[in-house]
Amino acid sequence: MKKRREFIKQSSVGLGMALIGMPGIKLEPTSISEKTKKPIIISTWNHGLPCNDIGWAIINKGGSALDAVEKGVMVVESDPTGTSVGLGGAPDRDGHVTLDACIMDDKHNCGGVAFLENIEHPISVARKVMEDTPHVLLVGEGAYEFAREKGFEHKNLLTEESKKRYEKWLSESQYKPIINIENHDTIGALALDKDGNLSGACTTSGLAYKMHGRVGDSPIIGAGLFVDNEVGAACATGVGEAVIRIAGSALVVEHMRMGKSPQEACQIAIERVISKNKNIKDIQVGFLAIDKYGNYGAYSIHEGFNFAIYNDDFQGLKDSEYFFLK
Ligand code: SD4
Repeated sequence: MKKRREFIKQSSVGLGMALIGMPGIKLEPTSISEKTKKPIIISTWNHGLPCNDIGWAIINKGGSALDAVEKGVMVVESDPTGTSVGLGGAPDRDGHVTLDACIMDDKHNCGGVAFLENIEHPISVARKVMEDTPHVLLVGEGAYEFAREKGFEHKNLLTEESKKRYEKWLSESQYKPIINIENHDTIGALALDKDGNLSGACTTSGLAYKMHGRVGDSPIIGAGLFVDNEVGAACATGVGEAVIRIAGSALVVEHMRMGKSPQEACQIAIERVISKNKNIKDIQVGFLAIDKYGNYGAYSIHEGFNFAIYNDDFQGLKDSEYFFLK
């Protein structure tokens, strides 16, 4: 394992941070695009691309960041080949596909659902919780009944493929999340629209073969997602327990509030995860962040976390900076 100091030499952020300590050199933490707000959508993993295709089209037409993140992640929820979100998501150890999601807008409104079964678009149910109820989080049967009342269809989300994989898993029944493998593929999306407003969404079937009833960070405002329109937005992916433990996404946003760039804030949060968890070699966590100007950052514990960004300058995938070198 290389020490952080060695890694820092190789990262552009690290270079900035190293310079901060040098006499006579003062770097502004958020130095790019301070004056102009630059619309952007950024989202986790490869499936961030189809998410951003939809979200960026919405933003480009002058639509809201809220619509962009919701409609963007819905594409991933409906993709049966994705094994950790919505349809085709891996079940828990008892064979139930249980979903977690949350959404937050530019006015600090937020909504979430957890431990929700048989509904293809938990993110849209989360939006209904936000818009149509006085509550923030509905879970399990109550969330399902609410969804049905709002017109969402009942749908079996366990595909033949995921059933086969589950039956294979049952033969050993070993619970071992593998770093960066399909049990870490939550979609989190953050967007800044042309009006300068921020929103975020996060949706997942959670860790594959988890205990029945287990809820991760993804539906928890402040853990899997946090948005403050005055400051920025952040979301998380990876082992949710480690993210909840440090109030991860809220921590990232609070560091941006104190003047850190999105990149620095993500790095600080990962360092906090590392300092508070013992099993760090075996778990992956990644954070994404954007600030209110459209600057972005990403950082993870281990190599392998990637994300999609669409803004006026670039549209594609990038690899995240990370703490541990191989
Ligand atoms: C969870 N954070 O349920 C989610 C899993 C995840 O990428 O992010 N996978 O803990």
